[in-house]
Amino acid sequence: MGGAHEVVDLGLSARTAADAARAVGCRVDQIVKSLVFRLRDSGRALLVATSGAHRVDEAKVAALVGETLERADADFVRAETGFAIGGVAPVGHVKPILTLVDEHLLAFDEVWAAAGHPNTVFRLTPAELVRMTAGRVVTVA
Ligand code: 5CA
Repeated sequence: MGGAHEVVDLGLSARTAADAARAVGCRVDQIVKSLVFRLRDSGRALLVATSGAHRVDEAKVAALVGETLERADADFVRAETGFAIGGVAPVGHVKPILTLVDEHLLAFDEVWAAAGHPNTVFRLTPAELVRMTAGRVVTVA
């Protein structure tokens, strides 16, 4: 990610969006939750970059991608992204991953995402998030 996106070590474990918002001092809506699902038919991974304020509506997202979603377990998340749950970044995965971006994140000038570890985050603009993930902006909640 180079110098443009500095990784901030929070000095504490922020495994949830609420923890991260408190540590950063931003709104919980501005936290990017990088949620991984498994597509039931193809077995492929799907990353939904979700506002910390939102719960993914799995039926809605399934309709968008044309496949039923399953919750990914920790091993699947690790295998598909290289990260452990609680620190999954929206970028920098071990292999390409189909990505959707919650349109609510585009309401903010800046958002914060995990940087690969529960203690770390980085700040970026929603436009950068969309570009860096090649994500499709959709209604997920
Ligand atoms: N570091 C924080 C803020 S950026 C973070 O990574 N938050 S998160 O929302 O992206 O990651 C936590 C999410 O992991 C939870 O919302 C939950 O959806 C998911 N999760 C937690 N435990 C499990 C589990 N056992 N199996 C699958 N998913 C889980």
